[in-house]
Amino acid sequence: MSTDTAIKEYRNPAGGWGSVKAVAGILIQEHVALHGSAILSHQNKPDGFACVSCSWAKPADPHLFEFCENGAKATAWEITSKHIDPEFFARHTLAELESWSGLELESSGRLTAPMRWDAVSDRYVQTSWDEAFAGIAKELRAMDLDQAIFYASGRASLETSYMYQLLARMYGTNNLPDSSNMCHESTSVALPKTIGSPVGTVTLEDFELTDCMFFFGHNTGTNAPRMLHQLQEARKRGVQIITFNPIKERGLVSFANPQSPLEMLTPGETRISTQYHQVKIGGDEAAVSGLCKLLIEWDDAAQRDGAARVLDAAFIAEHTEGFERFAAAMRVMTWTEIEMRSQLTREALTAAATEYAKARSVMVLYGMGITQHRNGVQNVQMLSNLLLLRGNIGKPGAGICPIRGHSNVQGQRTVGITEKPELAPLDTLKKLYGFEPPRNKGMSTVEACQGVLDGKVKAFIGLGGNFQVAIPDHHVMDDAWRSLRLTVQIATKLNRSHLLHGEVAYLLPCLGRIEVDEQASGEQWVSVEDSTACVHGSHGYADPASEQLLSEPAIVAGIANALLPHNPHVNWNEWVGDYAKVRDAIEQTYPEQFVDFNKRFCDPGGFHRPIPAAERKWKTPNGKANFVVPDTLDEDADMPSGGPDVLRLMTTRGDSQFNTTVYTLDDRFRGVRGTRDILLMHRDDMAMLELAEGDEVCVSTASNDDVVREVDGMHVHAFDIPTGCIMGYYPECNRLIPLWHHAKDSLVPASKSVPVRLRKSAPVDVRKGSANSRGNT
Ligand SMILES: Nc1nc2c(c(=O)[nH]1)N[C@H]1C(S)=C(S)[C@@H](COP(=O)(O)OP(=O)(O)OC[C@H]3O[C@@H](n4cnc5c(=O)[nH]c(N)nc54)[C@H](O)[C@@H]3O)O[C@H]1N2
Ligand SMILES: Nc1nc2c(c(=O)[nH]1)N[C@H]1C(S)=C(S)[C@@H](COP(=O)(O)OP(=O)(O)OC[C@H]3O[C@@H](n4cnc5c(=O)[nH]c(N)nc54)[C@H](O)[C@@H]3O)O[C@H]1N2
Ligand SMILES: [Mo]
Repeated sequence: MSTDTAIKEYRNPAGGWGSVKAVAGILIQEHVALHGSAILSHQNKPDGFACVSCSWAKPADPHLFEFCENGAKATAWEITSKHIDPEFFARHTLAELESWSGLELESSGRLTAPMRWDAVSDRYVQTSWDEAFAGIAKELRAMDLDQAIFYASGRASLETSYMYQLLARMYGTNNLPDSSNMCHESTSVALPKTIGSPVGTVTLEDFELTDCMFFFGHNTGTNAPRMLHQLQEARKRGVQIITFNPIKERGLVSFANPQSPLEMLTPGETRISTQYHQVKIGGDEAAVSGLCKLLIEWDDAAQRDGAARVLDAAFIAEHTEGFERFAAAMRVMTWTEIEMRSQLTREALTAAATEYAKARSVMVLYGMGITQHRNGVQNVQMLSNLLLLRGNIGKPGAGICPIRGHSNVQGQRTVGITEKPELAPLDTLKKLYGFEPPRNKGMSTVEACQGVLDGKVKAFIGLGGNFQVAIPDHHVMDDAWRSLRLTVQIATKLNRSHLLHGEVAYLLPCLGRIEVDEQASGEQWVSVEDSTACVHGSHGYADPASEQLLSEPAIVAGIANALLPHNPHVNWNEWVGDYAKVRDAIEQTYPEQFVDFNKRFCDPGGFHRPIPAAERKWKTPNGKANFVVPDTLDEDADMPSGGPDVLRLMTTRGDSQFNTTVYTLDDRFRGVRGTRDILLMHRDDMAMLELAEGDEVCVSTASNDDVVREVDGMHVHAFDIPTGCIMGYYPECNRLIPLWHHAKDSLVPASKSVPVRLRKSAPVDVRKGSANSRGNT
């Protein structure tokens, strides 16, 4: 290892002076120090722009600086003064760029001109927008409708997303996978069956009314840092915060508010979690079963003794179905199994269940540690079961809160980006626009990848994102992309997906949300929906990175105009001239969800879409909230669990990245500096495998198929994590995840639970370096 890398326990709170220093650092790195800090003052403000980082809720009465360290990094990254002009591509062939790391590609700066791949020189060469739109249309017209994929990454506005799904459907396909397919799709599949709503029921006001929070599988200090303000306020009111996470994430241990002068000058940090349970990876279903078992058995005893009930019997009787079957399943579950699978003791779970039983209102919050498992859908349903036991849905201070990822990923679904035809208002679209929308099911992320492998897919259009890197199984997938006929990438920054291209390939640069978007009717506003189903307006402040950029709506309209036959009911150019007209169209399509859309979307704090479950209206087939009995607690019945040498790997984010975009190699809160080629594991597992601190290893997937999946050149470090578990970084470890290793029903890749083996790396010639450093992720 080089001498500037180090793993050292981080003892400071999340936030605090470390945050202030990191914000200053990124502004300087991106050469935007002065105008950058002016722009930051508009972030997440009612008259400002919605942060392009996470999707956490934006309050009506924001702080003076309503942004966090990572939001500031995302802003600086977008408004960077570094640019990639056409000469950059004249200097570098794509074969050459393939040897660059993701960090090197993205930090070259903003894309500035529309480009087309030239096969003879293996370079992107400048083209005109008209040629690009005509070229794309020509290719798409020449193929079968279901051979094209229209991917969306989750950042594009409600306006763009609505236009994009309409483009795909008017062309003739429901192949509209989005990043949600790798993220909270387990939520979208689980909750409609249990509470009849695909999204959470909690609002910001509930944080002020709750008595207790159960927090599962989310790294809040890194991935939704602004939420730490709500957690801190709640703690000051004495709210219990009970966390289940294999790793002691700093933000969930303690927090110092960088916006509070007092806390910055004194060691005034707040302890966040009142109980911290280091559950085994994949052990949540067992842990929550333990909680439910305790509550049900305490209630049984209360009924025998004539004491006050522990469960909310009236709620269960009036609002739910399936309780008896569920209770019976929990009663027979053994503590041996619960303790073995969760690696938590009965005493620890009793302490957690005691707080749950005491609290009037409980919220459950969760992230990728729950959804990205083979049992991801069941995991979510167990959380819903837990809440239903005491009527903790649809009352103030209570509810379920899936913490969403991208800043508009939830909103994209709301306005029709989905491969599932039953979730899109096809009849309304037909009526409004006089065309016959496709009714067959489209491809999700995993199905699209399979389609590329099988040769069924011929074209990939990406509205943002870094699909080829975000997906699993790079060993298998990387070459397959080159067999496509057409790839179109609409992007702000260069990434590896743009290098894995088809025979005909376009790279189209767009405006980002922070930039001024000037159209025929003047400067435009757009809208996004946050994790609490609240819709906000957003307005750009920065000068566009180049005069040649088009807005995302203009690019979608450009493709639509070139591709689709004339339709008197859709005037794409009018929409581009005035986005308020797109909002009118959204309101016409979803009249109940977007009442007075144009009037309300810029209200301070935005407006809430109505969520029926939050009002105890259950939009399930039986009209009730349903308990669901888990069919197995075993995640990988079909994979080798045998042998103590098979460990479970979670692939997760560090503190200085946004998904596949890595800002720096540091992960401050986990004490990691200068490297991402590491695996964090328990010292007993290191001893068992005869590994010493810093040893170089090759990690390989313990699967039963014939494909060899491995990553070499990783260094192991002892860490406070349960035995049998390892942590590695996403996307560096994505090649270890088989494409078929995904959640049942939701098809979300099981990125948090990959069975792996480690072996010491073969000695290598030091001058060549290790096989790793993966310039190619
Ligand atoms: N700064 C920043 N913000 C982001 C992102 C980013 O990359 N950077 N990404 C955005 C996106 S798209 C998303 S989806 C979210 C992701 O935000 P998170 O949901 O926090 O995702 P991860 O970083 O993958 O972290 C998963 C957490 O789950 C824990 N975990 C892993 N396995 C298990 C398990 O089996 N059980 C339990 N209980 N816990 C487990 C890990 O220790 C870790 O704390 O953040 C969004 N916000
Ligand atoms: N192993 C493993 N794999 C995972 C995960 C994991 O935890 N572990 N997490 C999964 C999750 S939760 C998600 S959401 C996916 C993320 O998958 P994606 O959403 O596909 O990936 P991102 O890294 O967010 O995409 C970054 C790129 O988006 C482009 N971009 C940025 N801003 C804009 C914009 O305003 N407009 C346009 N058009 N383009 C823009 C830039 O070119 C940038 O390079 O990854 C998934 N993959
Ligand atoms: Mo995500």
